[in-house]
Amino acid sequence: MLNDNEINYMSGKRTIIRSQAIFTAEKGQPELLDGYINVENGLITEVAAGEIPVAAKASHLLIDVGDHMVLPGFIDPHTHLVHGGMREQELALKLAGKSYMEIHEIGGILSTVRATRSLTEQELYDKAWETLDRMLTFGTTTVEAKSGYGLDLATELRCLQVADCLNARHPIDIVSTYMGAHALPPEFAGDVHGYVDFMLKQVMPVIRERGLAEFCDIFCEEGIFDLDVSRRFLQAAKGMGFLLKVHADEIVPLGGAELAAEMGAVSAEHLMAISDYGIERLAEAGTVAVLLPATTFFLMADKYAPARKMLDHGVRVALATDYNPGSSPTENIQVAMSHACFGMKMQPDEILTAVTIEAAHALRRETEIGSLAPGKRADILITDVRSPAELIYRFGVNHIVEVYKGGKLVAKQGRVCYE
Ligand code: IZC
Ligand code: ZN
Repeated sequence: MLNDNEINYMSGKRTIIRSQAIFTAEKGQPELLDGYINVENGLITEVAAGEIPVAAKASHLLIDVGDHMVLPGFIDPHTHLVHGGMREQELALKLAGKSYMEIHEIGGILSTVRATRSLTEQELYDKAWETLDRMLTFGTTTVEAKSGYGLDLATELRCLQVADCLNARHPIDIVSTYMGAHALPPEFAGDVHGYVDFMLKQVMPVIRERGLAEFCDIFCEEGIFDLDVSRRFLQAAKGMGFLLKVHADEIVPLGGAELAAEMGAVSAEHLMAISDYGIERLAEAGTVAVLLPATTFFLMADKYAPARKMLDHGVRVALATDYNPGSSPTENIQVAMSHACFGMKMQPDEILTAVTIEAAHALRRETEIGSLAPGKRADILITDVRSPAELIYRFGVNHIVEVYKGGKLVAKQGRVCYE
């Protein structure tokens, strides 16, 4: 028989987490708060300094983690979650000196499109479920998921439908983005405008009607979708009520960041080749820069996105894995956090902020998640370290000991444990 406390623990009803090192990710709070977090019915009701009030001791399950740092669940605001196959065969090509765009010419995204089209909804669902489980053990409690490996109507809808079902059933929350504008499908070879018309007229109205995606994204890149095509697409998408994201200035400084700012996009993503003017425009427009340094590393590129310059100019900077089979096949957001420090020279506290509250801004979820504050969902991580610096400095291992989603324990010691 479970006692009341154990039942509360399982259901996440009334719990107090006590730690001498709470990273709240809230502005105006000390970097680390010595105090406690009160959780009721899946929400945070109180975050306070000091010892647990005596009255609460009888009514709540108490979890005292000593000096272990506690922080908000990680938010991964850029992933290509649902797809078929992997692309490990590209590694030999990369090692032989082929660039991402050279591989794109002979397979790349389109090889994943073929693999994705060949899978059923159930197969895509099972594969993505495993991916989400791995993400959860590394501390990710919310992800953005882009479609874009179907490109045709049926497969795009299938992938978005899969994300929708996963959102309903898996502990991780999913925010969906339609990214049919990821590559030109073979059936529209040589006809970019025809494909844009197809997306705008035949695919996106169905997605809106079924409520399958909140955001829309485009791979604005030389040799993929140029600036004019991207502008046309984004303008129309905005008119249909989609919030905008842009894969911008990943490889060539095309001006994707400036375009994202001009369109009032919520975020511009990648930005390895952003111009100084692009940085100014993002700051002015309040467009979040979602940086993907694990991708830079995996592409063997020589230049990370200029995160320091962006932060110094007042741009909001978020970090993400870019999980996808082609340019970042990792579910571990802590890898992106390592590269943010050692490759982009971000400070440990900036990095933790970038995977929590700033990532929430990149998904327009900043009032619900991303920090430890009253009213927010109790998505909480218990770590095996005592400070942001220790978490970043001890790289290459999983620092997440327990993951609470909506107040419930869902992963422990690298394994999922939800019901
Ligand atoms: O499958 O290569 N950059 N899209 C834009 C990707 C990378 C994913 C891929
Ligand atoms: Zn991407």
